[in-house]
Amino acid sequence: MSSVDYKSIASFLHLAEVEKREVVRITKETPLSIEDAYRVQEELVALKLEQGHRIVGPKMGLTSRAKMKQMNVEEPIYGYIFDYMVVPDGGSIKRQELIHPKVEAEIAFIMGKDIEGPGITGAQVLAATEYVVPALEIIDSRYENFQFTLPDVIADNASSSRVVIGNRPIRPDQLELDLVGVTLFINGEIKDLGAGAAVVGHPANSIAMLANMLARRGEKIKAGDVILTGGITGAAMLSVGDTVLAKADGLGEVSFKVS
Ligand code: 0L1
Ligand code: MG
Repeated sequence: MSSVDYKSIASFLHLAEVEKREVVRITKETPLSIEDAYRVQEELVALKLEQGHRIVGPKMGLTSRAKMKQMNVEEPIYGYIFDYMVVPDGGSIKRQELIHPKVEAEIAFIMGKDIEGPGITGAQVLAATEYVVPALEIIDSRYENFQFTLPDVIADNASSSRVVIGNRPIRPDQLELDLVGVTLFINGEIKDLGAGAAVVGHPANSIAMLANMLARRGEKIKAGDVILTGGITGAAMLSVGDTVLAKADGLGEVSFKVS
């Protein structure tokens, strides 16, 4: 049995987020297995719920081949987006509320039905999806220099920090989501671009993997969940004064400013 104190690590990471302070990564002093890391994440989620925050939905991270190779993993990771993280489309994020934020462009799914693994496929996910929208995720690792091992980032709720969700929902059968081109602009200049297929072949596959991963912990995806499927573009650093825009073919645009 592990002797890791999940609750105190979760409190440490929660305080770092609240105090907008980068901290030494956990595994520098305390070895964590992947299982330990998800146990810490569960405590962190419980802490946020106790404080009155509400879960908007799970998110998937490390879904691109490049990020998986960089972290030497074969499976993405997940975390949770909370209500206090949601910024309205066209709104602002406050740089001083964050540590060292980066932004990546994604496609978000709004679920119409529960999905419970194991054995879920992308086709089943699409059948259970009400709408898809473009999204901008702001990740803000609580660790020094945005550097971590896989268990560290899982424990840190997959670097979740802020999210801007597009406000023009589209039915998923209106598009071939793997072929949707997404361009990330900062201050009017193209920062990066990619296609939906960058997310484990198809963004619906990412949610199928999520359902199957959650099933190992006796959990499921719920109707009404808004789920970030993973970065289509790379993550770009943000500075005060930046205007950030993502355009997704057939899905429209989503934007925010950094104040
Ligand atoms: O949403 C993401 O893909 C981020 C997952 C965590 C890795 C990172 O912070 O870059
Ligand atoms: Mg992301």
